[in-house]
Parts: sequence; C-alpha cells; structure tokens
Amino acid sequence: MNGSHSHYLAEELYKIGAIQFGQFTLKSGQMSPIYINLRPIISCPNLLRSIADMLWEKARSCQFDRVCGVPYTALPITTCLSLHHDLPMLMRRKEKKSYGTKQKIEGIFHEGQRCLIIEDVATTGGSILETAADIVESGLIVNDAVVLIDREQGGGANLKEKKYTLHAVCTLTDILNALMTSATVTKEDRKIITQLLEQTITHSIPPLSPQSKSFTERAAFCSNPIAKKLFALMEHKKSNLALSADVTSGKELLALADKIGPELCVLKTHIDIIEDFNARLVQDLQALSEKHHFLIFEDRKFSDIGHTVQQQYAKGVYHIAEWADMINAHALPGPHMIQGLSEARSSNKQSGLLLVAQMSSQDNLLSTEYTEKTVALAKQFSDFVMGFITQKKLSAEPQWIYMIPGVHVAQEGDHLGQHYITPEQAILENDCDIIIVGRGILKAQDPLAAAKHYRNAGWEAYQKKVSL
Ligand code: S5P
Repeated sequence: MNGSHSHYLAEELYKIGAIQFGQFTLKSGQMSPIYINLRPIISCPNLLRSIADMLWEKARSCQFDRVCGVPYTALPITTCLSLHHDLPMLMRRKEKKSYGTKQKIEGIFHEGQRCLIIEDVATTGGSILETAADIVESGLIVNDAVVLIDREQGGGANLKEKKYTLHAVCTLTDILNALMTSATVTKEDRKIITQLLEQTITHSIPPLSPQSKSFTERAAFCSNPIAKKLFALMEHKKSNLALSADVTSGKELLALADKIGPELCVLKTHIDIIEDFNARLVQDLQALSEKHHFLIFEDRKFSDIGHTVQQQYAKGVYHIAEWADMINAHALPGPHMIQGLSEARSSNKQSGLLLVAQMSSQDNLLSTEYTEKTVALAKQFSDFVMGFITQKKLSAEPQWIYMIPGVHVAQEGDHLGQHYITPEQAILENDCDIIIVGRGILKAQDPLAAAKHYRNAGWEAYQKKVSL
C-alpha cells in the first residue's frame, strides 16, 4: 500500500481509539495486547470517507455488479462507497428472519451477478466466508473481497481455498510500522508495538523444517564460492562463532586473531576504527586467517550509490576488496549499489556480500517490509549475496547464511540500545546460523575461555537443531 495511506490511517485510528494497546480479553476468552474495533469511524465522516476511498482504490480493479458489506462496521463504509461510485449495494441479514420471505440477502439482484464483499478487518476471514456463503446461496457469484486491514492470520489463505481473492488496503504490520514512526504514540504503546512486530516477523517466516538441513547439505545450494567455503569450514571446524574484533590497535587485532582464531569460523573487523592502520596489518591478518582457518569479514555496512560504494570498497586507504572474504551492505540504496560492489570485486579474490536485513539495536527503522524487500533483492544477486545480517531466519531457501549479532550470555544490552540474546535463542529460537559475539568475549576476564564457551554453546545449539 501507499505509505502515506498507512500513516494517515494508523494515526487517525489510534487517535479515535479504534486501535488500542494493553491487555484485552477477546470474545474467545484469549488475552490480546492489541484491540482493533473500527466502529468509532462512523462518527468521523472525514475518516469514513477516506477509508471508503482507499477501499475503492483496491475495489476498482475487480469485476462486480453489486457490493455487500460484512455486518456491521463494513455496512456504513460500503454505503459510503456505493454513494460515491454509484455501486448498487446489497445487505446481508445477520439474524435469521423467521417471517416473510426469509431471504438472507436484501436488495435487488439477479442470479449470476457478481458481488464484491467489503470488510473492515480480516483475521481468519471467517466473517467474510459466512457472508459469501449466504450471497452464493442466494444465486450470486463471489470472486473477490476487499478489506481495509488484514491481520495476517490466515484470512487470505482461507479465502483462497474457496477460490476467493482477498485484496487488502494494508496489513496490521503496515499499521504497526506506521505507528512506530508516529509522534502521538505513547512510550508504553511503542513497547507493545515493538514486541508485536517481532512476533509478526517470526510468524511470517516459514516454519523450521522437521529436519533442518546441515551446513554441508546447504552448501550444495550456494552459488557464491565464499558461502560454500564457509559452510564447509564450519562443519569441518565445528564452529559457528564469529568474533567481532572491535579493537582500535592493529597489534591488539593481530594478537586476538592469533589467540581466538582457532575457535572461529569468521573474524569480523571494523577496519576504520584501527588507529594505526597500514597495509601490512591486513597481510598479517590474512596470514592468521590461513593459519587458523577462519574467514575475514569487514563489517563496512556500505550504503551509497553504486559509483561511490565501488570506490569505498576497492580504493581509499583500506582497499577492502583486496583482503576481505566477506563484506556487508545496507539494502537501502537498492540493486545498483549491489551491482556496483559486485563489479568492484578484486579479480584476485573471491568474496561474498551479506545484506543487513534486520538490526539488533532497539528502535531501529528496519521495518518488516524493508526486511522482506531485502530478501527479494538478495535473490537478484545470488552469485554474490551469500546471506544476511539479521535477527531471525528469513526464508525457507537453504543457501542463505544468517549471521546474528547482539549475542551475549550475561547481559541484556548496553546503554546505547544494543539488545542481546543468548546463543541458544539465536540458533534455536531465531533459527540463525552464525553467532557474532563482540564484548561478550572481548570484555570477559579470560577472552579465550569465553570464546570457547560461546563456540560450544553455538555449536551444540546447531547440532540440536539439525537432529530435531
Ligand atoms: O544489527 C547489528 C549489526 C551488526 S553488524 N548489530 C550489531 O551489533 N552489529 C555489529 O556486531 C556491531 O557493529 C558490533 O561490531 C557487533 C556487536 O558487538 P557486541 O560487542 O555488542 O557483541
């Protein structure tokens, strides 16, 4: 949907209390942190008119002769649509009529005419299906239903089973994302929305296959040579631990790489925080990566136009393209940036790109829609993109490698918004492949012992997952 629609809608619905956050008991007796009831819109003519316009944008491409709202909230909305666009309306009786004609559908129609169904909120699609059943029983044909908010709880799929198509103006995720950027939302509500969005992402991810494929099996699906190499290296070395070597002296970096290297599959650098950088440093680092069998990942997070990232990757002081096995980039600038990076690869060196699909920092701006688009972008460059920096597994396709930062066994976060989870949560619950650990190891009293601990925890969780 059009972003300005979702912002307007979210803001207005929130303002009039049509969307509320807290603790609510639903009709079913279940507790819910969100309550959506669009009935107040009938007292807000401007909003009602706008909602009808948004529905019309979706409805106009459908073929139909009549419109019918699902009782009750969709009735005034459908009336509004009908009046604006000259659409003959029908009405479904919710209560059975025990006298007169006993007909369930009121209005003028003929058998074989097509009826479009309008609804305010779809959850499982049950109310739409009930309305459709009565309409069909009355001799009309139903092909489409248009809904303002799809709560993404199976409505689309349930309608599809009956060969009906659900068209949604927006999803609940769109609304929640829009509310996150709204100044009117209270701090308490923002917290609940963040949790809801995290759950939504988990739900939209394909469930774990009963037998998760091993790294060796998944290597066969990769087009990128570094991805293949990394899968093989992890299985051989029995490590899915990446060290985030966030130190500021070259000497310290090399000492760490030598000491912790045997425990790692990947050593991640922020080369621009090194205060005494020189070309020799990366040569020495490469020698250590060969000695201890780990890959070097420069966490540069490119994010500019194609022409600029080419120079940032291959030129400047660091010549990253000459020594990094892996780099990462924000998907924000789009496909030409990836193309730029891909073209700037060194002819002497294989390399792979990870796209930042989700971040560990609290209140970050990467929405579910952004994450989904990032995955779609990766597919366009599958010979170069090897996976994602993420907080959760994002696709059922086995070739992607999921690296998860924000892992710590003893802390929940830092004072600058970093949010931590444990290795078990990262690998088993969030279904990622490689844990990225920085301060959990660097600030430990005995960094080597800490690295061994994270390595074992990460690997045991992986083994548990593949044996499930
Ligand atoms: O979302 C992210 C992405 C990355 S790459 N969150 C992160 O923390 N990172 C990086 O992972 C971050 O730049 C840092 O180098 C590392 C986490 O370090 P730690 O000390 O908090 O474990």
